[in-house]
Amino acid sequence: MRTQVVIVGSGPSGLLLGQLLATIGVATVILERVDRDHLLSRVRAGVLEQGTLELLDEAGAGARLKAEGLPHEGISLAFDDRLHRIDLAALTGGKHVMVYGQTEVTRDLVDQREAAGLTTIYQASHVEPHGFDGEAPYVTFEKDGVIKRIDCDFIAGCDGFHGICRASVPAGAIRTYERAYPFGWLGILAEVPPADHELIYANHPRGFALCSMRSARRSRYYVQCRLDDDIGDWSDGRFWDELRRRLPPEAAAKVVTGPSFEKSIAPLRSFVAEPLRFGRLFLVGDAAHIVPPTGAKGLNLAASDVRYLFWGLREFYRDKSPAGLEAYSGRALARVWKAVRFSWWMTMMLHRFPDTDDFAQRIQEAELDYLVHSQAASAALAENYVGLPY
Ligand code: FAS
Ligand code: PHB
Repeated sequence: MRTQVVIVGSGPSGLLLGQLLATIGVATVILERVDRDHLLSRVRAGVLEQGTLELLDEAGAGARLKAEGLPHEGISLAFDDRLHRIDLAALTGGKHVMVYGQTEVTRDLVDQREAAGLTTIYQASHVEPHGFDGEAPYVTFEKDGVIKRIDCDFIAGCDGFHGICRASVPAGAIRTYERAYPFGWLGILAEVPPADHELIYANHPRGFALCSMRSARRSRYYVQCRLDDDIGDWSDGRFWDELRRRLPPEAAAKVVTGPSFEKSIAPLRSFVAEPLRFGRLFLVGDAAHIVPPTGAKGLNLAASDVRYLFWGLREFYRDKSPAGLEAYSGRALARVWKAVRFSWWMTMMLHRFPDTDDFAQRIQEAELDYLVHSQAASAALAENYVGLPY
């Protein structure tokens, strides 16, 4: 088998890259480890930057998003029993974010790919990239017990943090940067109306909490939890009680409770691999970097990398120029590190750290007080939250 670009991973990175390449007639094959149902069942991100919306539209997967997505012009920070609204639109000259679940983004992209008759091989095991330091890369994998090979021009490593592509790069050729946080996020989905029409990020002595949503009928909530917490220790009742204790009374009173239909704990980390290009192998999205979800950047950074790699591949195939591919890593990392900084800053400001001392706690309180009373500080948060320029 031969194609132009083998994409490892059918998450948002791989699917979006595949659809954009299809718009310029570049052939791709996606190799995905899990089956289609598992892929479409994942619950992940919920907030899309304007740039991500534009890219999804360019890929032909923006229709349902425009019809069902929820435009949000502000967020609230909650601390000292009060809500403080950050007017994103007013502070950024009218920009906003769109609340639309990653699960739906994935479904829209899968539907687009299938409608175009493009190839995704699900339950591909033992995927392995080869020869990417030369001119003739290829990928081997196992499907139904048979080892297969796909020859290609390029390999896009869109296989997430635990994927094979970054792991296939010689240790001496890659450098990583990492920060692990001493807590996790316990998240639930429930078919109940959201507590507020916008997101609420709460800093409370008992810990962080986030009120988000997927629609006017479906809410997404998170509370900071211990890393050694077991999901079995968190009944719905305990979750609702803890969430309401961490919100200001006016917000807690509006929380509508109900049975959760998804409940999970995710660890938080900051991680960046450098560089992102190794000959004819490119790392994209979570395969290259991880951010704590506090800044709502993970999915948007994946789209950011895809944009730069798509530009590079378009220059290669359309203009016969390698310039864009040579610039990919530097361009993508410049934007990645600013989002890593913002996500780290939001996490440090909004969470309670088990080992914090009195001085650090007072600094966190001063940070919040300055942020909500300074237009310059609020504008800095707003321009990062809606997405920095490309
Ligand atoms: P993904 O991890 O989504 O996709 C990688 C794909 O590659 C997967 O389908 C995987 O099955 C496949 N794969 C892996 N190894 C393979 C192999 N060897 N062979 C073939 N296929 C392989 N971001 C936010 O902005 N907000 C959030 O609230 C948020 N919550 C999150 C919660 C959790 C539990 C996790 C894990 C992430 C969360 N994220 C969040 C980040 C998330 O949205 C990612 O940024 C986004 O999924 C990145 O997309 P991809 O780069 O496509 O990676
Ligand atoms: C979500 O809705 O899942 C969500 C929203 C904002 C975040 C993180 C997660 O910062």
